[in-house]
Amino acid sequence: MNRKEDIFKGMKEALLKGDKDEAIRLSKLSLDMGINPLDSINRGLTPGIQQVGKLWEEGEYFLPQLVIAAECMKAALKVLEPALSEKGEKKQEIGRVVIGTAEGDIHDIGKTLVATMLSVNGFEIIDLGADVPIIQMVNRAIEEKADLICISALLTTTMPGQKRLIELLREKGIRQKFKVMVGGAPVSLQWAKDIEADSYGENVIEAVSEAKRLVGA
Ligand code: B12
Repeated sequence: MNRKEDIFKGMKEALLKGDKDEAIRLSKLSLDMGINPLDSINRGLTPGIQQVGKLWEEGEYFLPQLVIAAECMKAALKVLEPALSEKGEKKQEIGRVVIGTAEGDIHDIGKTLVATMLSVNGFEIIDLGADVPIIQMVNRAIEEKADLICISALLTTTMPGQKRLIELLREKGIRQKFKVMVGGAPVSLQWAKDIEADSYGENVIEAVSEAKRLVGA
């Protein structure tokens, strides 16, 4: 196994152990080694947090371990994110995005990652955070004259918020003014089609390419 793989493995283990210092140390080391921060996120941190989620689901881990792992991931992302922005040359604004996690849902790691990568790729981002009332997302999109509304949901119970957002736009007669992109671990392409969203992204890479396609960039 090469050193790059060791770093990714170490990141995953740091999250599983809830070792924040190690997650930070390895993130710094990865940058010193010239490893692309997106690779560290996709191949080290994300598999780590997913494994924690799986162990929690299986009853091996308890909620505090989930919380600590999330804190580790956030701390590591804090180290890596500035380097993500450096990688992308500042381009001309190609579109304005209102983004948030659906009402009732406090998961914000994936949503924030998507927001960061869209920003790096030339989008202006209005990040409303997590647990955002659907009406607030719609109102901000109107105020900000957004091109795109991105709504994340990590819980099956908050996915209907994505559907509600589209219904609300329709009720207000402004559905065609905004493109709507949905995402989050339980969300699928089929769900996006069912609720008549304009697009779905499984991960940050897809989120960026789909957002560009939607604004014709
Ligand atoms: C970390 C975590 C937490 C942290 C969240 C910390 C934070 N600030 O975000 C904490 C510990 C607080 C937490 C709490 C809870 N959690 Co939780 N959590 C997770 C976990 C392990 C990882 C989520 C994560 O951050 N992944 C890493 C990021 C990078 O990935 P991501 O979010 O999927 O995002 C990527 C893509 O989905 C996509 N994406 C995301 N958003 C968007 C948006 C758009 C527009 C697009 C295009 C793409 C996109 O791009 C991202 C990057 O690639 C998941 C397990 C899992 N497999 O997802 C469970 C999980 C989501 N949680 C779960 C549950 C049940 C809960 C709780 C209800 C537990 C409880 N009993 O209290 C609470 C929720 C409280 C609430 N009201 O929201 C369940 C949900 C089950 C379900 N079917 O609904 C999961 C699946 C765990 C499990 N296996 O059972 N959780």
